[in-house]
Amino acid sequence: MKRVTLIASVLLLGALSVVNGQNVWPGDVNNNGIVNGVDALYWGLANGSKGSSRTNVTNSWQPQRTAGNWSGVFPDGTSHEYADCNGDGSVDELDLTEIIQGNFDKTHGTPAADKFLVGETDVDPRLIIQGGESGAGLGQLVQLSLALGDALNPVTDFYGVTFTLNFDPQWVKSASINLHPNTWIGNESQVKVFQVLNRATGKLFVTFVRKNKQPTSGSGMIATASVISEDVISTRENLRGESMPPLRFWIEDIQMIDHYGQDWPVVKPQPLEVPILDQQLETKTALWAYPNPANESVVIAMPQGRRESVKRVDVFNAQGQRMDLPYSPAMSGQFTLYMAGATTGWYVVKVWSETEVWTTRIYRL
Ligand SMILES: [Ca+2]
Ligand SMILES: [Ca+2]
Repeated sequence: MKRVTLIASVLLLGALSVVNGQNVWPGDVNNNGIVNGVDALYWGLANGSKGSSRTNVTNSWQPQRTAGNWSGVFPDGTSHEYADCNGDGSVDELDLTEIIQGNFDKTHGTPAADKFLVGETDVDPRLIIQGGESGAGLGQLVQLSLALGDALNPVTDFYGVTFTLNFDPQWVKSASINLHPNTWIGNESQVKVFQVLNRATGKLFVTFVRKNKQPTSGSGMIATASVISEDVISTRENLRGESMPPLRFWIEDIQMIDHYGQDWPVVKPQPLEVPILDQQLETKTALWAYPNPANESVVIAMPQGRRESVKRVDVFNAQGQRMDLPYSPAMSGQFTLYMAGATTGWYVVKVWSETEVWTTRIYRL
């Protein structure tokens, strides 16, 4: 691996520490203005450190005056006290699982961007995501696996890695990650797995960090990811009898550190595409919509033979907010939805008849 000069970054972070003053924001361990997976990495570096406890301890998202008198420091000079998120004088798992988890994604001031070094192919270790070759049935579990480093470019002095697993929230119902049972990065007593799922934006924030101040070296499997696809998917593809778009996964914002807290570049994997098996589509996505993608209006109909008068229509945007969109008088299980007042993106349409509720997704161009 290549050594990377971090003097500029260290100077920048040092300057920020001064600007932010002597306050701990509970969860922002590297004191850069945002709580994210990098703070979980830094937590691992400081785990076990002890110092003075703070007065007026609270977990709430507000600045807490430092107690000082902590001997441990991160490479950029920030005190290990910032990893004592709950202010009890000790850095332990509660600081991670309660405070970093609870204040995840919160910001103060103007956050300074975390460093995500992009590796050079065939020079630096790569992160690999694979699996799902046999496809995903609707509503069913798909297992993915992740590896870090390979025989040609293994990882030396590994201490932790953080990254974001991205996916289309329209297609994925849930996602979680576990340590691979025989991974080289350590067992569950040596490695902390930290993850936060943001279902609305399609992001699983992941950190694997050792917690014993000892590095390890190796390559290969590190984790398995469990993903469940949505059980109701309706798009223009299946309405036209064409194949469904695949479930797509991609990884961003990778930071890997050694036991000194130094960053090492990692090669980002190519996006992974998992085909959706469509054997269940016929019975589960029978609501008809045309055209889809839609411009200003779209005709929506219940399937032939099951058309009843429409009792209610609800439209939700990708953030789950209910939209007030007009629709034509709903006769015989068919109506026109007017989308002039909707911006570009995905919408979920729910239609109530006397006896059933139908759902479909429409893309507004
Ligand atoms: Ca931070
Ligand atoms: Ca603590």
